[in-house]
Amino acid sequence: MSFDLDAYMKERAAAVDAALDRHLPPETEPPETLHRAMRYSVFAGGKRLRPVLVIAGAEAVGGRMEQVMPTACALELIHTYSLVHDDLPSMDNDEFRRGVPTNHKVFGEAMAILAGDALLTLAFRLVADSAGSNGGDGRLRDVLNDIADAAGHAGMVGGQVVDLMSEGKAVGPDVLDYIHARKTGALIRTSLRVGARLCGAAPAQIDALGRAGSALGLAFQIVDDILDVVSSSEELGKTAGKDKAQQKATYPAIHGLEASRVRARQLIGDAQVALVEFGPRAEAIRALGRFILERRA
Ligand code: GRG
Repeated sequence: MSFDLDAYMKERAAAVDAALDRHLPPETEPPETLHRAMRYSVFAGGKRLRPVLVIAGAEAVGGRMEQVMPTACALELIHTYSLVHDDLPSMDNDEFRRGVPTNHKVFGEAMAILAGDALLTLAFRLVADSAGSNGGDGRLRDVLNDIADAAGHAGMVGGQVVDLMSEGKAVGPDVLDYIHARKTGALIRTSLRVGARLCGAAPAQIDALGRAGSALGLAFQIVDDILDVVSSSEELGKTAGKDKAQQKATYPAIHGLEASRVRARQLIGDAQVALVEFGPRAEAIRALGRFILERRA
């Protein structure tokens, strides 16, 4: 019987949503507007890909969802903060995200910035919460380093900076891969690694998941570039065709649509190779790779 990814994702996303609800500050507690702004974007309806990858990484080494749930939530909070900030007028200047008006359109720019800041900060608080159940300070230090590297100047923020600086310029394939690997790939790669790390994975296993995660992360962004060209705003829940309008460096712009599709397929193949040693325990990650390739939103 083939792996039921739909059921797998639904079940884990529902558990993640319940945990996020517990961890986020209540809207009834002051400052209410900040808490409403934080919850608004988190519960606007994302796919929960990153937390599901944290869980799938844990399961690939014999761990359980409960052991990594606070860290899974942390990755979703960091991802959501990045979307809120990316949508700001000073960045991508977007009006729709996850099918609803962007955070700053509802709460104003200052509140959107602060809600993003608060989500990022809460994320690290949640990772620290994972300490008790997961084998000591050394492991936690490695997880914190991994997440900070992926989210900060050497990862997502760095990639976003080079992306912004490249708008309207002729960008070569190496710079494009640099941007994609950091802006989007780093958080996806780290999601897969930290769940396994918290569950006591051996260094070779973490390396293998890192290779798989890098391939999945780049494939994810290539597919995102393709969808921006071929899908409608209704399908995407955000404005389609923006990359071209903003003269962004993308895979279809540099390599063409067909070569982009071929590259995404190759990368998913690379990820499958990196996962061989995990046997049936990595079935969910394999299925998530196929999902990344076939997704329509
Ligand atoms: C502001 C520091 C900072 C970084 C922004 C994430 C990001 C970096 C920019 C977002 C721009 C963008 C659309 C990137 C494409 C890849 C991406 C992260 C898409 C959104 O992720 P999904 O499809 O979204 O997993 P959901 O809503 O399902 O969680």
